[in-house]
Amino acid sequence: MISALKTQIDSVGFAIVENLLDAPALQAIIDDYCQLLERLAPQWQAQGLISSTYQGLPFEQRLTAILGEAKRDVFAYMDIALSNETVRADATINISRAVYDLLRDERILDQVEAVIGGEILANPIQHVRIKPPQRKVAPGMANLTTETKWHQDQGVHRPNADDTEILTVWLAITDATIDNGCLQAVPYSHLDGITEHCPFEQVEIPQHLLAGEPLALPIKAGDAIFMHRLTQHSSLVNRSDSIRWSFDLRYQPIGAPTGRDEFPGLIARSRRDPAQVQTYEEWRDSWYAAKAYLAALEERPLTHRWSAGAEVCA
Ligand SMILES: O=C(O)CCC(=O)C(=O)O
Repeated sequence: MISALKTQIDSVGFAIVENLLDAPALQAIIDDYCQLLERLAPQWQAQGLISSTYQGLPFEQRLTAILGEAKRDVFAYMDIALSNETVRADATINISRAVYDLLRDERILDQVEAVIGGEILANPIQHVRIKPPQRKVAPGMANLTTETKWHQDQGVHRPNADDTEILTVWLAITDATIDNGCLQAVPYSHLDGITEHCPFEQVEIPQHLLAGEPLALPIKAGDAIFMHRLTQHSSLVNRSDSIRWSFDLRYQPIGAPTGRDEFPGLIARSRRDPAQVQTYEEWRDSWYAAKAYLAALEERPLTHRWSAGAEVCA
């Protein structure tokens, strides 16, 4: 039987699921990131990237102060996937048990199963986005902490995964509002197939190729937006005084190409063979192995298919 969630995603291109995660689940992630910053800030200070560890400030103000003065893209150390570009041998990402638990949260997987079935791989194109107030972000800071330009998720992976049913789950850790930079999407845009993208500073769809009027999608902490891989979407600038925090997770059937095959997925649920679900240690070590492999590469193959010379990009 086709679920109501799948019907809505197939029809409109996205669906909001309210109250997907409860307060304890959100707090587990918040605590994990507080501890991470506690570990990272002294390292960044020792490397001369920040002048102070800002110890004693609440997480939100501490991160905002750090991102406002950091001399390098330190946010990458908080992400949950490696960079799409050069991977440094000393790169670290947040492959913590709390992130693993989030990726395997039963409440998320139950909804995902209702859309793509019970053989579920967490696709490794996954990010945390903690957007500080835009006016406090240092120039040149990674785009994960600022507005995201128009794109389709299928447009930002390699074409070998075009036929993979990759489902995006955009999960709000704080309320996401129009003021603090929520997601926006063009309803029904997934019905038109792939749109051309341009590899500018971000890989983006030129405004004139949008399929219709954008709709802002404010949601509460703990809610999630489930989105089709061809839905045109972007996010607004954070004009508020506090952070906007989300995770964009992706799930797909086990065994199909991920579009970023140098990164490891996580077998999160298998109804057919539950024994193949990966442990925390297996998942963590697979990211270590990917890092070692990527850091040794002379040149990294492009992670998208677009050329800046295309006519639509002029
Ligand atoms: O959270 C954002 O700012 C953008 C997220 C996004 O574009 C995505 O999940 O593909």
